[in-house]
Amino acid sequence: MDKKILFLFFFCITLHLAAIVSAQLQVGFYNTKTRCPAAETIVRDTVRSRFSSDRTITAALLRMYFHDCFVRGCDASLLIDSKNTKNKKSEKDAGANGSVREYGLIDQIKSKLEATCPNTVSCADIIALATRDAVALAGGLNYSIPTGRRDGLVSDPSQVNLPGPSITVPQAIQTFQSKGFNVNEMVSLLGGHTVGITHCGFIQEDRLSRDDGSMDKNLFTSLRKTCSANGGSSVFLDQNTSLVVDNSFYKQLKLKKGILKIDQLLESDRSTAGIVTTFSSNPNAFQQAFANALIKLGNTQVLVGKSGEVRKNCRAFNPPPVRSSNPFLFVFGPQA
Ligand code: HEM
Ligand SMILES: *[C@@H]1O[C@H](CO)[C@@H](O)[C@H](O)[C@H]1NC(C)=O
Ligand SMILES: *[C@@H]1O[C@H](CO)[C@@H](O)[C@H](O)[C@H]1NC(C)=O
Ligand SMILES: CC(=O)N[C@H]1CO[C@H](CO)[C@@H](O)[C@@H]1O
Repeated sequence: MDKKILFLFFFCITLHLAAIVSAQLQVGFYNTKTRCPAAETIVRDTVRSRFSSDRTITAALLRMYFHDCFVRGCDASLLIDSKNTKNKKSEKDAGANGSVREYGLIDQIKSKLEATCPNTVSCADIIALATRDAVALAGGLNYSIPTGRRDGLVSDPSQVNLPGPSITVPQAIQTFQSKGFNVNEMVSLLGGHTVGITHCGFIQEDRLSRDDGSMDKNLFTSLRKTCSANGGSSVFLDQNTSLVVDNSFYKQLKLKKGILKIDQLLESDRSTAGIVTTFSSNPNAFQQAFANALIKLGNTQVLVGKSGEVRKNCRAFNPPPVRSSNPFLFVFGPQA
């Protein structure tokens, strides 16, 4: 074959491969001079400083990460404030998102990043990195998380279709499968409930209205008391080590001290019980599986390359670029 043609052929393939590779997330994406070498340090320092006065941010960020990634992918669509959308509503306004918190921490990180490297680090990557750092600070693995996500251009409350606490295990399996997760990964991800709280409203009917034998008696009595005292009360999802990322959540399930209905069901359903047993007795197996599942969660339907945008303000889409005056428009006037 003609050498020139052969060369052209390989040149094209190489170009093509480069395009594919650049369109994927990579660990240390910002770590080049032209991007933002300080990005991960800025995120980590801000998270660390907040964590030192409020350890509950780990729970807040884990839940934010999940709710962002499970709706339109990890594109920070959850962060948009409703007044910035056409129909004046955004994902935040959907019922499932009512108690997602720590949007202010994301703003704080974003403003520091904008001061150091403007228009460079996406809000979607901030959520992923901040979650990683908060998990590590709370006792989880300090995993490497690929970056290069771009922020989405849509935030629509009608697209929020997150699972509720009363779903069954088969329904949960189906939900997670539709996002590409197997049963093992689902049980690992629900280990996120090793930190944080639930409001009583999510367990009142399922878990506290009658004693069906699925909850430890003492816990049942004590939760009924806490939850009847005040409608807005909340209780820890892991009653033993409530602020620590560890396998205690699964140990609690074995003792019938799970809080949400779906959590306790993981322990009794045939398809998940064995995984609960493994994680309850093997802390390292849980930590590794949890980290892997969180990394995978961060790959969900991401926007990369030139898709989407890098938002300047995580709560609002960027304003449309100012159009340079169009000479044709000037000469002929706008089309009717
Ligand atoms: C079937 C799937 C899931 C269901 C039905 C579910 C349901 C819930 C509910 C009802 C709450 C209480 C919210 C409140 O009262 O404020 C909650 C809290 C929480 N969820 Fe989930 N969740 C699921 C999966 C996940 C996953 C995959 C993660 C992360 C990996 C996660 C992390 C959290 C955390 C950390 C909290 C505590 C939030 C806080 O303290 O502010 N959840 N979840
Ligand atoms: C995670 O690793 C990074 C870099 O290796 C380190 O700077 C950071 O302190 C670690 N975080 C925690 C919470 O240990
Ligand atoms: C409760 O937490 C302690 C550490 O504070 C741990 O040693 C123990 O194994 C945990 N128990 C259960 C049942 O999770
Ligand atoms: C805090 C918050 O925004 N809560 C809203 C969640 O969404 C429901 C509707 O789906 C609203 O009624 C809540 O006010």
